[in-house]
Amino acid sequence: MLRDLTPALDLLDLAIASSDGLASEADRKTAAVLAAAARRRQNYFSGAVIVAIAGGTGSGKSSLLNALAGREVASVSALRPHTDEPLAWIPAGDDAISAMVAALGVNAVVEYDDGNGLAIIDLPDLDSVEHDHRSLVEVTLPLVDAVIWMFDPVKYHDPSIHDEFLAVVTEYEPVFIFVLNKIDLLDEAGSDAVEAHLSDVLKMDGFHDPEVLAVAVAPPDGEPIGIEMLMASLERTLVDKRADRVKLVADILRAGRRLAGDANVWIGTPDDAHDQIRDAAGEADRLSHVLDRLEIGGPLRAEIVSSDDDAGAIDKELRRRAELAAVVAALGVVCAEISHHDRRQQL
Ligand SMILES: Nc1nc2c(ncn2[C@@H]2O[C@H](COP(=O)(O)OP(=O)(O)OP(=O)(O)O)[C@@H](O)[C@H]2O)c(=O)[nH]1
Ligand SMILES: [Mg+2]
Repeated sequence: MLRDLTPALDLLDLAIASSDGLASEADRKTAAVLAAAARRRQNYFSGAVIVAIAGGTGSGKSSLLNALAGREVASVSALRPHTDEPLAWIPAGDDAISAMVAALGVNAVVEYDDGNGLAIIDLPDLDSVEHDHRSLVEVTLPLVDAVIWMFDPVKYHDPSIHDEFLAVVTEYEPVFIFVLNKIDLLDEAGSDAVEAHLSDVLKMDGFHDPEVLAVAVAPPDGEPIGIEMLMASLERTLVDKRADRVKLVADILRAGRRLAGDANVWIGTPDDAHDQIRDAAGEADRLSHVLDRLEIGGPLRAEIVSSDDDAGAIDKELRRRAELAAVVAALGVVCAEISHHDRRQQL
C-alpha cells in the first residue's frame, strides 16, 4: 500500500494560510494551484492501486475479481446478467478509497485486511439496457488508476460495447488493459486469431496501440492461464503511480519550502527577537539593522516597520513566522516519510 497523501496536502494548505502577508503572493498562488490540482486527482490519495473491471455480461468480470483477490468475493454465475450492482473490494482503513466508492454510489463494498494493495471495482455489465451503466463508467474512469476491459471469444466484437463505450473514451488508452478471457475454450490458432481480430477492432475504435492479454481466469477444468501477465501489467501501473506520486510529493515540498524561503523563516527566530525589535522601535536605522540581523524581510518587515512601537503587532508577526516555520518543517518530515515508504511498495 502506498501512503495516504492527505497529511502532506493538509500541511501545504496550512502553510499557504500561515504565509499570508509573509510570502510572495505569486508563490502562494502557485502553491494553491498545485494543492487544488493534486486534490482533484483523487486516486492519488488512496494507498491502493485502484482498478475497475468493465465488459459485457458473462465475460468473466466477477471471476477475475475473485482470481485477483484470491478468494470468493463476487458471486459468479452462468445465468446472465448476474452482477447487477457494482461491487468494490477494497483495503480496510483506506479513507480515500472508501470515500471514492461512496461518491460513485457503490453500495456493495467488501473490505479486506490482508490483501495485496489492490482496490477493485467490479462494474456491472455494459449490455443491460435497464440501467444507466454508461454514466457509471464515465464517472469511474477519471478516478481510477487502471481499467481492465474484459472480452470473451464469442461477443468480443459486440458493436454496442465498442461504439457506445470504448470509441468515446479512447483518451484513456494509457490506463486501459484489454483482456480476452476464456481462451481455454479455443485452441492456440483460434486464440491467436481472436486476439489479433480484437486488436484490429480496438484500432477501429480509435486506440493507437491496443495490446490484448489472452487469459482464462476461471476455466472449469484446469488452472487459470495468464493471471501473472495481468498482475505484471498492474504492477507497471503501480510503478507509474509511484513515479507520479514521487514527483508530486517533491512538488508539494518545494512549494511549501518556497513559502518558508520567502519569509526567511529557516534561520529561526531568536527568543529575544521581540526585545531587540522593540528596543530599536522608533529609530529607523537601528530597526533596519536589527531586522537585517534577524533576516526578517518582505511583507513582515514592512508590517513591523509600520507597526511603530506596537508590541502586540510585533508579537503577532513573530508568532506567525514561527508557525510557518513549524508547518513547513512538519511538511518536510511527512513528505520524506511518504517518499521513503512508497519507494518500497510492490503488489
Ligand atoms: N471456460 C471458462 N469459463 C469462464 C472463465 N471465466 C469465467 N467463466 C465463466 O463465465 C461465466 C460468467 O462469469 P462471471 O464472472 O459471472 O461474468 P461477469 O462478467 O461477472 O458477468 P455479469 O455479472 O453478468 O456481468 C461463469 O459461468 C464463469 O464460470 C474462463 O476463463 N473460462
Ligand atoms: Mg459479474
